[in-house]
Amino acid sequence: MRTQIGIIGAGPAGLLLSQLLHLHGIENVVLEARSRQYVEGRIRAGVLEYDAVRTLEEAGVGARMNAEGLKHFGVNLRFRERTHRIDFADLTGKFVMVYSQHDVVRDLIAARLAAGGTILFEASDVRPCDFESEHPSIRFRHNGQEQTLECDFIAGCDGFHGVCRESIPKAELAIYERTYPFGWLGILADVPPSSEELIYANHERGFALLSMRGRERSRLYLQCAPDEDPEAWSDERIWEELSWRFAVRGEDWHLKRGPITQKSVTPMRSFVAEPMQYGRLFLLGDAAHIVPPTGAKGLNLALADVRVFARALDSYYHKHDSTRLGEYSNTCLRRIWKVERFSWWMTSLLHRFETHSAFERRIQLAELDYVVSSRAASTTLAENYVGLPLE
Ligand code: RFL
Ligand code: PHB
Repeated sequence: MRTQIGIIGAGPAGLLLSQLLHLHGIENVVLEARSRQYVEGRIRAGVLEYDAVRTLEEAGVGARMNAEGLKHFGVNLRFRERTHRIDFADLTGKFVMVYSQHDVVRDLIAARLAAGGTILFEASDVRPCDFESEHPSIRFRHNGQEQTLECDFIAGCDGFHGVCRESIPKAELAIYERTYPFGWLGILADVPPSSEELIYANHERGFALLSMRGRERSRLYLQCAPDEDPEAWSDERIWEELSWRFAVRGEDWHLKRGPITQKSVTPMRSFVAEPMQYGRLFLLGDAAHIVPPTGAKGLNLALADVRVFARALDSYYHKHDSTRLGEYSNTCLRRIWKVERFSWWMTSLLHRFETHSAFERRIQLAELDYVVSSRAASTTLAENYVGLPLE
């Protein structure tokens, strides 16, 4: 088998890349370890930046997102039992779109298959090979047969636990990493969201976040130990804890409860591997970087890498210019580090740190107070949250 771009991973990065390349007339094949059903059912991110919405529209997969997604023109910060709204429309003129990652994935798979694209699900033992040479290939097993996909370039879109980053010699990559002393217990519940817009709560008992999946389902998170066993949390205990952390004074507000249909714990980490290219192997999305979810940035960052890479390949194939390809890693890393900084800052601002002294706790609350009372500080949060401009 031969193609121009061999893409490993059918997450949002691999699928959007496949779609954009298709629109540029560049052939590609996607190899995915899991089944289509698994990939389409994986509940993860929920917030799309302003320009990510445009990117998906330009990729021809905006119809369902625009019909079913919820435009949010602000978010709420809750601390000391008061709610403060950050008004994106006023501060930036932009919005974010609340639309599930698995719906983005579904829309992209449908578009690729309708256009005759090749996605091989349940490909096992996938190995990027010979990417130091002019003739890279990907070896894998599919339907019980050993196969080789020859290509011009390999796109490593296989997430944090994939094979691509691990295939690059250790001495060639610099790793920058931070793990946080907590995780998030995330739930999905069959109950309409208790707030029209997201609520990020800083509370003595720990952080909590109220989000949603459409108008009928709530997505909620609470700060927990990084190795917390979700089974130790009964539904009753989860709702009790969330009620404590979202407690508010002087407002007619309460947390609506309903049946919990999913529960899981996510560890929190910041991670960057540099550079994002080795020979003819390029890393995109979570394969190269991770942010803690507090800024809602992981998916958006993956989509931004894809834009840069697709544009570079367009120049390479259609203008015979490899400059953009050579600059791919540096171009992406400039944005990535700003987003790493924002995600780290939101995490530091909103969580409870066991190691904090009473002094540091006061400083954290003072910073929150500053963020919501200074137009300059609110704008800083807002412009990062809706997404920094694309290059
Ligand atoms: P993905 O989505 O992990 O996709 C990688 C794909 O590669 C496949 N794969 C392989 N295929 C073939 N061979 C192999 N050896 C393979 N190894 C792996 C995998 O099966 C998978 O299909 O990476 P990608 O495409 O880079 O996308 C990144 C995003 O998924 C991720 O950054 C976000 O989900 C992060 N994130 C959030 N991001 C946001 O922008 N906004 C949010 O609100 C947000 N909330 C979240 C999040 C992530 C979370 N979790 C569970 C990690 C909330 C949570 C709880
Ligand atoms: C989500 O809806 O899953 C979500 C929203 C905002 C975040 C993280 C996750 O910061």
